[in-house]
Amino acid sequence: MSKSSIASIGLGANLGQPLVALQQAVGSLAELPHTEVLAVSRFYRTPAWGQLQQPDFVNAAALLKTALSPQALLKHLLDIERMAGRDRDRETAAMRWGPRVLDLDLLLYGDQVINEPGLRVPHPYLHERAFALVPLAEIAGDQPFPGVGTVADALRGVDVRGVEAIAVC
Ligand code: PH2
Ligand code: MG
Ligand code: MG
Repeated sequence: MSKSSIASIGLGANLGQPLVALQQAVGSLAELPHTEVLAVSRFYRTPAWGQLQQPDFVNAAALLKTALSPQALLKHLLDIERMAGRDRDRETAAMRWGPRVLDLDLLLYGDQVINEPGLRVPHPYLHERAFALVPLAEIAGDQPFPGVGTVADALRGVDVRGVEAIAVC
């Protein structure tokens, strides 16, 4: 694979069957063109962030080696969300931090900083979200986090209470 980069993906769900949705999403990531899944974190049960009156989420992280551009990778993530039944056209502003059948976020892409409509990397809230940083640090603690240092450095800045790995048998 030529010119590939390391991309960090956050996975989340709290509607329907979150564990199944996340497992299927990991399978879909593994089938992306020009992309290899390097690692997948454990799955975590996490208290809802942003909008508190909703079910707990299941969150995880995946580390990819990919020759896809950040923009192309984002398109694939949105396709995978759609396949899981997510319809962004029906999501209002009030649902911004609401419940999801599947949410895939491009958290980091190498050491790149991207500010485009619809694509901000590092993910603008990553540095304050234990539900994203705990799984990500499990597989990618030494990845660069522009503006912060590393993923492990960012993890030290958040309150991780309530973020618990799920025992999967
Ligand atoms: N996603 C949201 C809003 N709140 N809270 C947790 N714990 N995990 C999430 O993935 C999450 C959230 C909307 O994308
Ligand atoms: Mg999200
Ligand atoms: Mg999202």
